[in-house]
Amino acid sequence: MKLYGYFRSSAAYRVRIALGLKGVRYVPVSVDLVAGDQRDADYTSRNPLGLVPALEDDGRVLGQSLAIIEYLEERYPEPPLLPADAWARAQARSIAYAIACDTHPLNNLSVLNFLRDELGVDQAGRDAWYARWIDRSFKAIEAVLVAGPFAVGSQPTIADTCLVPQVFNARRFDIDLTPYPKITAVDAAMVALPAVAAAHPSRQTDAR
Ligand SMILES: N[C@@H](CCC(=O)N[C@@H](CS)C(=O)NCC(=O)O)C(=O)O
Repeated sequence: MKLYGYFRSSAAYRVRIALGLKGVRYVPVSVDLVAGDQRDADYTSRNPLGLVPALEDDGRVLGQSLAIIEYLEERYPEPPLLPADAWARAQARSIAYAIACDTHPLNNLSVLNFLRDELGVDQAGRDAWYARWIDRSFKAIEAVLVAGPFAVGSQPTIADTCLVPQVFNARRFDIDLTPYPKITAVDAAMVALPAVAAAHPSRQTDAR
């Protein structure tokens, strides 16, 4: 199994966390997003979306981090990242989608570059843009986190695989996280797990 990713890609980071928690061995393949390698024919012939991550398994390639995590969940059910209880399972997906569908796409590299290069938005404007969408979703997620130590209870779920990279990203952009003590507590509980710590961007072979 190969994971095409990039050390700082938060979507790839989600999948690394899932692979780590499930103890699935894989070969990391770095796609340098800053150099634009995601647009090379070599990569787009595998993953036409031209985004990371992509998982290669048995010669087939799958894009989209949440689809990859659900595929891993079905192939490697233990430990589960989707709770057995239907309501808790829906809650976990709801938090994961709040990040993956409503936050990350607004703040990813190509959007920030478009704001800078095509719309002439300066650094302060881009920072305000980034903070706006983080605050909207973190406020909403903070309001629904109840149980702990993880997002929907005593075990990590797909929600936590999405939260940790988004918190990492928010810190990278100097977002004040003090209004979100439950989110930062979940993040702390997650990164204390060795499998999650090993997925950190700084521990990847392409980190710089
Ligand atoms: N919805 C996708 C998002 C993937 C995505 O946006 N990946 C970013 C890195 S986090 C990327 O490849 N960006 C390169 C680009 O925009 O050119 C997923 O969850 O896998």
